[in-house]
Amino acid sequence: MGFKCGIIGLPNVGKSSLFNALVGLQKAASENYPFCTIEPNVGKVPIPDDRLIQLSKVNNSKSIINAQMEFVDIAGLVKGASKGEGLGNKFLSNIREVDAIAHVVRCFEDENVTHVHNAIDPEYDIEIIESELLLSDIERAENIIEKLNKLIKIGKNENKEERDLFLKVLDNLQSADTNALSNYSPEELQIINKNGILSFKPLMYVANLDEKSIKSGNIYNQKIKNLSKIKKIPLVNISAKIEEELSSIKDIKEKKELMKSMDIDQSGLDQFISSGFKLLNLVTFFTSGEKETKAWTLKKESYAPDAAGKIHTDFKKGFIAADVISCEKLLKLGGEKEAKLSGNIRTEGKEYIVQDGDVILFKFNV
Ligand SMILES: Nc1nc2c(ncn2[C@@H]2O[C@H](COP(=O)(O)OP(=O)(O)O)[C@@H](O)[C@H]2O)c(=O)[nH]1
Ligand SMILES: [Mg+2]
Repeated sequence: MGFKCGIIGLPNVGKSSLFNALVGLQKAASENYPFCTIEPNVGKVPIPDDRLIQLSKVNNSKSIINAQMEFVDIAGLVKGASKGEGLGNKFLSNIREVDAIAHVVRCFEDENVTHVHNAIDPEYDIEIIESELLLSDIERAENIIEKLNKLIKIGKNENKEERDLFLKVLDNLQSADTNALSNYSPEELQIINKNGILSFKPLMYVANLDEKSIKSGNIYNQKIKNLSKIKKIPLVNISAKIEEELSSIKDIKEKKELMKSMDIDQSGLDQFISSGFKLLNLVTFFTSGEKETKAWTLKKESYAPDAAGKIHTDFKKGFIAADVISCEKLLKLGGEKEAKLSGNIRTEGKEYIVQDGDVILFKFNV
């Protein structure tokens, strides 16, 4: 199961600046993650979650451990990428490996930073990238259908269902109808994604604004806002350059002063991470005690033993039951002891589907 979000876009839009800001965060949190290594273009970052802090307070936990997800800085795509232009094939194949896509769009003016098409035009930029993904997908879908047809021809009729699925996919791609996502079942989407169709991956737009416009917005991000409404694609505003600069400052006081002088907060990065996490269609559950309060992530609709298995494979093998309470309720009651005393902790079995925000204590046999 993946937790990877790829950062894509045209060259010089701020992808690496945003990525460096994330890596800065990761470095700041590295004490918590002694085994976390990062490749040059892959960064693991903690997912911000207020519930962790609140839970740790009521349960007097000594430490807090956030869930994590990976971001990948994918090199810039250019017009013609689907035909191999500018190492397009390599970069497109990097995108096939991620579970969700953050598309960074340039919304800042700076005459020192060249724009590949010499003008800042978010709608056109988005169209370029999306049509390259689409063109590459059409070719891929055609190849898949051809392969499956060959198998069907020699009597392997079990491939018919998948062939028909990809005929439908091809039709949607050719009419650029990526809104057709809702026409597919989760199982079908899984097959489509496994086959590397990019246009059907969960997507968000990231408007990269200069620091002066981050609060008020500007004409460029307004255009993306309209587009995001029409296409029902989430949008996050960010100032990548500022976030990058801020994340390199270790001294907290100095950082706060700089932020104050620029009249900004650093919530853009948190919002970016949270939105990326939402795209992955996961739920968060917690384990919480005096030692630590920890967030774990799990695919939606997963059963309690799968959640146990996240912690340790033995927990899954020897699963007996799960003591469960929602985080919200636990906070209201004032802590684990109070929840127990008032009989508010439920015991759930193997068939229980874990809900977002569940606080769980597993019982198991080893
Ligand atoms: N003025 C300004 N420059 C930016 C901003 N974001 C990125 N840049 C600059 O644009 C250039 C390209 O940024 P980079 O992150 O490398 O873009 P990438 O090619 O998409 O990875 C660098 O010189 C950045 O400092 C911004 O918000 N404002
Ligand atoms: Mg870059």
